Amino acid sequence: MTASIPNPVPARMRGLNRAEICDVNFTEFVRGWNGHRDVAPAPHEAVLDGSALDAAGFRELFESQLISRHLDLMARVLRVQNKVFYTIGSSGHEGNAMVARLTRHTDPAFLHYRSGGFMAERFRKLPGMDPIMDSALSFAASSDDPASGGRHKVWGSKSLWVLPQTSTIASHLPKALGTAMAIETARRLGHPLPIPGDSIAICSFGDASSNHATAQTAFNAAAWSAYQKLPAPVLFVCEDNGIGISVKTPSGWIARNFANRQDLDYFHADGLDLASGYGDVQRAVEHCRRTRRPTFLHLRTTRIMGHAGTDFEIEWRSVEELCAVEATDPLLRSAAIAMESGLMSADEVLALYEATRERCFAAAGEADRRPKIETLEHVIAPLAPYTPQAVMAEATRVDYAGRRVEAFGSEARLPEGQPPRHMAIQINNALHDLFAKYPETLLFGEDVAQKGGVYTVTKGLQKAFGRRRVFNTLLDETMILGMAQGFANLGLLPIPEIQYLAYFHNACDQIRGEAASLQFFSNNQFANPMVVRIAGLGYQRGFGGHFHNDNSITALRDIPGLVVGCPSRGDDAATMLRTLTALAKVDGRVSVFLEPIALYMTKDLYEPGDGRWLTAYPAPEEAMTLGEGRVYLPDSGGEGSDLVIFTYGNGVPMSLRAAREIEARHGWKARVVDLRWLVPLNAAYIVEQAKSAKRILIVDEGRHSAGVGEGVITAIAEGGHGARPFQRVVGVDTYTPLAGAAFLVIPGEQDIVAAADRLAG
Ligand SMILES: Cc1ncc(C[n+]2csc(CCOP(=O)(O)OP(=O)(O)O)c2C)c(N)n1
Ligand SMILES: [Mg+2]
Repeated sequence: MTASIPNPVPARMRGLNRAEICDVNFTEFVRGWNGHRDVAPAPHEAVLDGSALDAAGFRELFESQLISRHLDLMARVLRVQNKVFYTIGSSGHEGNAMVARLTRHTDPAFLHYRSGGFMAERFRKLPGMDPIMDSALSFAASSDDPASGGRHKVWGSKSLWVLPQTSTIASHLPKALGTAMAIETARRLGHPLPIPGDSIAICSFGDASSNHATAQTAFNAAAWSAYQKLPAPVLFVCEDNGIGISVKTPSGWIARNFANRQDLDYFHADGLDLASGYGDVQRAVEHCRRTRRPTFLHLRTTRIMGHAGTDFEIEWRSVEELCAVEATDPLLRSAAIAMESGLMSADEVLALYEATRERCFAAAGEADRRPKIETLEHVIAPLAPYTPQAVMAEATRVDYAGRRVEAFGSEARLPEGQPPRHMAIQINNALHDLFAKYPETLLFGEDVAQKGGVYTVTKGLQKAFGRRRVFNTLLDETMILGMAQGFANLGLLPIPEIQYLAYFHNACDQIRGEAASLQFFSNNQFANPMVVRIAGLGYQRGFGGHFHNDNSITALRDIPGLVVGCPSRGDDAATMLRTLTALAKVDGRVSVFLEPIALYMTKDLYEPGDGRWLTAYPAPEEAMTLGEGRVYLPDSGGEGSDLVIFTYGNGVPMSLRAAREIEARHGWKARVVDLRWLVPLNAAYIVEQAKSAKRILIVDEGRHSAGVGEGVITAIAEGGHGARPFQRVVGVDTYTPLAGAAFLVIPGEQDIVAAADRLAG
């Protein structure tokens, strides 16, 4: 039932401020109820009798709707006074409170930004919580905001299992599905879950968002799981208001697109009408919880008051159309239900309406007086937590000797007792070790299981630790990283693999926008610790072309909070992996372990057969300090200060070879510094190494633009040593061609020698 639209539309309804009009509409609608009624209620929907909702339940839901509405109205008023910093509202979507009522506060929720009703209702689930004050603090960007500490206006609550989401449309669907999968994986592994075993993950989003590739990825993966009878108890709630900012969703599209999808079970509910919608929402929730199957709840909503406070709809829509939309306001319907059913009189409805308004404004006034973030240190405090001593203690902790022996087969087969080996083997050993140490580790990706990965780096892991901990995923990097976040959300320790660096880029946002941002936007209340293994960089001889030799790590360089390590030899790879895992365990951090493919099998350094790039497996009580490089002094002795070469990855063995030739040509003793840690670059360490250098060479196999070399040069210059003679040897800003032509693009040893010649000349 909707209010009627007067024709012609009276002047007061032609106003610019639709929030004011919706506000007045509600009051007039209720006031008009006893005397003149615009529209008679349809008798079959007039009362709660026959609805799954009882009177007490209705009353609370109605109040949650009103709280949500008045938070919106308050935000519009106080935004212009600079007391509130966000006006994307929930008006028209308040029916999502039903989803909150019918689920538990321990069902992890990943919410659409129009979730005011949901939140107000979920707040009821725990005693002593105040949805209005918490929201007001968030609107006011106060550092007391319990969701994000004033960093973002976001729906979030640690105790209510609402994980704060970013504004990026649909980016939360993969991790919501991942969390649903994690509930079941943890249960099957016997890993203690922080929530009940029959929990479901809730994920809401808009109709326009459902078209996004990141959303479709999650629907597909959910169905892919259900098809194989793998449980994926996720409740996708599509809040269909028929529009995305200004673009209308084709009428009927959501039902058409989702009603008949196999293995994504479709339910429809009217989110505009609590009396008729409640039972349908209940059926969807119960279905999801009972069957553990991915469930799609198509919730009818409307959008009133525009996309945000800045959206003056009247400038691009006709007033008649606006009035028609405003007439579908679900609060009018709730008011009608309250009055028709005799639950509340018109005066009581109005009194509740005004009392809620007052509470919202009072909370906003109080929030405005509360502290703001005043210093940069405060802003970044939760961005990249790091407790070095605890991390080192964790990385070197060896209290799992028995499990190690079991993992490697026998005492005699422990890797530290074996002869030196190449990097692929040592990474494989290190992974076995970590799997023995942490029963909560999971390794997954494309081809990682039986085959052991394209380069056999993960060979044997599935056999040793089982199919639940080491498994192949579907071919979808976005989903691999979404799953990782989901597993991490529930306390597992994911080690996802991205098969090639080039294929990280299409899923980059799952790290850039999502995983790496969670600690920041939740004020470090939530974390999704993980170690992402990515094989990459150039110089592969057998397997050519750009996509297997992508040398761009630029996309990773500026991700706030992320750690990127890149080992160039087997022992470093093992100790680095231990540190990254400890960083995840202790500080909740997200990191990338960048594996140079061309060095996986490298055995020799100077001469064929010299075996000088083989390394012994480091004892399990060794780890690598975050940020610390490895220094190679000249073979001929001395500090190597005539020339200092900064490099990483493939550049390390190349530079060592070139250093010999440079010494022969110029008599310079050269020191090679393997940076090892590429993000964040350790500027202090670089400056320390540069201090004693007479000349500096930077060997960066990445790209000319925005490559690591730029950061090294900046660190040196900012450290006051920019006047030293320096040269940079770096890849070209192009895609990598096939076969021998690749070596025209990426730096070679002779380029390093030539750069030294230029320094001499
Ligand atoms: C990836 C991405 N692209 C674009 C935007 C900008 N944007 C914000 S909301 C929105 C429309 C979303 O519409 P819908 O999903 O129907 O949700 P509604 O706002 O209608 O509830 C757009 C395009 C965004 N936030 N993220
Ligand atoms: Mg929409």
